[in-house]
Amino acid sequence: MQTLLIQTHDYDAEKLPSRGNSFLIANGYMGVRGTLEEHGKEALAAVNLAGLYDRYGQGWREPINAPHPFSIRLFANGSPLALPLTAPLAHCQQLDAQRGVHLRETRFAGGVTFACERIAHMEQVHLLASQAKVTVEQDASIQIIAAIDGDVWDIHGPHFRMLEPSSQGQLLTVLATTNEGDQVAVCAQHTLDCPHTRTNQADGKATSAIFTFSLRAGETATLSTVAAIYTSKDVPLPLSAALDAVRRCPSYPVLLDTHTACWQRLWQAADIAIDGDAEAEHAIRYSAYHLLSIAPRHCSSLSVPARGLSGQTYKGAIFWDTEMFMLDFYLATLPEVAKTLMHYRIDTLEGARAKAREYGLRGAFYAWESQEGGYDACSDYNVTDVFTGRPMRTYFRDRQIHITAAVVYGLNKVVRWTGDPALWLEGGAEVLMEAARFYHSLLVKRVEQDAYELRDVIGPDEYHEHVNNNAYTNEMARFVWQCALDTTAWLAREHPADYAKLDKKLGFSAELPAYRQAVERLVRQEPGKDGVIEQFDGYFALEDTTVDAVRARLQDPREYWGGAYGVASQTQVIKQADVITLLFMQRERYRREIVHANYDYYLPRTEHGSSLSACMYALAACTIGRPDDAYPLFLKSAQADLVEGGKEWAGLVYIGGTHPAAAGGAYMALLWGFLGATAQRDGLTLNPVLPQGWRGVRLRVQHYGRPVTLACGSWAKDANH
Ligand code: IFM
Repeated sequence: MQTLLIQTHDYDAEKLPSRGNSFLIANGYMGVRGTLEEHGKEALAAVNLAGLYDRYGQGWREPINAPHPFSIRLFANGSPLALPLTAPLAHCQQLDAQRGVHLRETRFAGGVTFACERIAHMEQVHLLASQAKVTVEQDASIQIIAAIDGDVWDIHGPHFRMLEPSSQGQLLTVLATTNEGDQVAVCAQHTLDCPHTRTNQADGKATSAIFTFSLRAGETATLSTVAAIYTSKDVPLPLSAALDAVRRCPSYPVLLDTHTACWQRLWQAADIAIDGDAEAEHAIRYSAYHLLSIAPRHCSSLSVPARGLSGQTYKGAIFWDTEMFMLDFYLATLPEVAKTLMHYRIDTLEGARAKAREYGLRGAFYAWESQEGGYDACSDYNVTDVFTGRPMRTYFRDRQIHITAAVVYGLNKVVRWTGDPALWLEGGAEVLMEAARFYHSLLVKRVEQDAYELRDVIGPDEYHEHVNNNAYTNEMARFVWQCALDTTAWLAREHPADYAKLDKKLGFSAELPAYRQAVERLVRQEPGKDGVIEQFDGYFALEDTTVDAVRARLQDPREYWGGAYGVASQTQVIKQADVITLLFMQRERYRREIVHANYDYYLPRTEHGSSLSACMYALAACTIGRPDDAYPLFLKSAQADLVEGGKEWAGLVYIGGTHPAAAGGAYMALLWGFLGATAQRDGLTLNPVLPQGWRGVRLRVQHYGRPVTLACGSWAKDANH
């Protein structure tokens, strides 16, 4: 079995937020931040739950962090042993990403070593488990306080209006009730393997088991913890469910076995190897680890937030990141998960319809920051001015209309990759028709030229607001209409009864000619003589300067670059790949020379202020045969959660967390870029362009429902595609 180890031997309180991300363990239902057992909310410790949200007062609605069942405080001979309070003699924190196990081992002065490993069970996703060991070099009296800590980290909380900590014999419980009335129940059982006295104690926010015992020099005591979390979204009585789950729970070693066996199966489905470049292999496998660990495998309709399950940043919401950047990984490795992601969009269609109505539009305007039911959590004031501390009006919610096209693009991609059109019949066609209607209702007609426009939008580059005819947005809208025309033709031919039923419900067939016209008449940003596509009307007239020059104008490093008076707004400096994203997403339409011209033009003007950017340029560099230029961009994406010092602020808003879209983008760069894969009905073909030093690449994927090994170079003999 391969290994995939992330580790650090230093301890630095400043790095706690980013370590919490890098060392995250998760199982699709919840994410446990990679903080240490003695850490609480001040270190951003959290057990973040997928798909359960709450709003406190006028604050942003965000996902819930559950009461934390892995809290352990250790005392030797009456003194606390905890970082950073007690300086360690040696310290190591590890993530064994091959097996999904978080580990730490700290040796304190006085010769007490505290080691702990923990898991979020990959199969029984409500279960958490840990095993902590205390070893002493000299006789010592030890106290361990193991707790469920309800004093959780919240960005816009507190989210629990009621906390009921309690204990029943060996079982500790906390039942928490959110402001919106949902319940979160946590139950934990702690067992210690040496003679001890135990008392339980519950106070306002926590419930604890206090173990007191003595160890002789050289002895080790082991504390095993199993815990379960259920919410009222899962079952009507979450506390009973959590208690039952813990009572029925097997021991830690058994849980560890079934957990690692599940990880082994996941890695078999998603195996990646790069011969000749251990750093790149490590980074891309680490990216795959994150995507696998946050994949919703336990249900049939849920999606992955932009910051995964690493906390409340970006309101735990679903963005276009999922369909455009993560979906390819899931399609290639866990196609059922890809369908689950798209069912989330189908099931949130009502929310998208309501949002369209709110803006006086027809059809489906998907949420820019989507929570359950398609509720758009995006605030009108999404950034805070660093100088005044006042909220700044942003227009992401109102004008990033390309989100609806991303949903359709995702549906279409799933159907094409799996060869299974069921998704259209399971509600996808309705989404598609409402998307086509939405874009049509947005069209502005330039009467004299008989041309249609999409005005006042924000494209992928968020620094430029209120722009007209953003190339990406227009082409994605055109794609939606074309997809609607093609899919309805297919539906009429292959499933006439479904066609008739849907038409009866939506009355779309009368609108098809209008979509045909829209495909033809919507303004297209054509490549100029030099092949460069203007990002939006008037972009070339903006000040042409460099990213560094714009950065030098900042008066505060956390200042927001976009919006009404941001340093980039009046310049050609862009936040993230925009035209370049279009060229990849519609790659069958653009010649290599066009990609070349736009890559050369836009790369020096791109700040990469979003982690969604570098991977798109990596793909473009591969397309034009420059894999060595693609390489650092690929690595930047793949290492987004490994390298410390990433962008953690937008104005005064904390935006740290994991970056699953960057991880997915890195995977895309490997699959579509370096391997040069193209997918057809009868299989996958490769046209590899490998960077220097790479001798071979091997990827395990699923295509059309069968496992396939994509391989080139030194591993070409393993290939079956
Ligand atoms: O979806 C992205 C957007 O493109 C840039 N800002 C962050 C969002 C979430 O990752």
